[in-house]
Amino acid sequence: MSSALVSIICGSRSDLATVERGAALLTELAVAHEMRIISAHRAPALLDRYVSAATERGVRVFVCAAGLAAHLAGAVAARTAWPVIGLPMPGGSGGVGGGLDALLSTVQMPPGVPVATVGLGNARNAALLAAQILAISDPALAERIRALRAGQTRAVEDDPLNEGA
Ligand code: RP5
Repeated sequence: MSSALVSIICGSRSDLATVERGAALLTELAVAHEMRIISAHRAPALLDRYVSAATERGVRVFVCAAGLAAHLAGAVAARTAWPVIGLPMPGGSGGVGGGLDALLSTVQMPPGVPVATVGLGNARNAALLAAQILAISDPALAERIRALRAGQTRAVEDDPLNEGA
């Protein structure tokens, strides 16, 4: 695969199963991507090195999945001027409000350092948003996204319960 344009970072291996659904969508859309597991709290020096190296290599959008205190997306956004998409995770023992802790922690960034935050565990939306950002300067990718969206529309229209509607 060519050099990754999207980096998906998980705060823990326990986030992986959910996050892989986003990676699968990027594969479907033929968007070059890579995945890492780097906790902002347990491995801050590695995160620091990785964000610089990935940006150097050509990564242009970061998707960051984390639960609980969920500082990963913010920590990445502090280290790059490329878009960062936060994917708050609902899991984690000791979590509050079924993931409300992670959602608020991810979305409530201080002015000047934005994180585009998707819904709890919604890895497909995070991946799709990353692809849409790249599609601004990639007409072929924009066409693949339009086809995907058209497929979603057809699936609703063709639902047997909607016959005759
Ligand atoms: C966060 O805490 C991770 O992103 C994960 O969602 C949660 C629990 O992590 P583990 O204790 O399973 O490693 O840092």
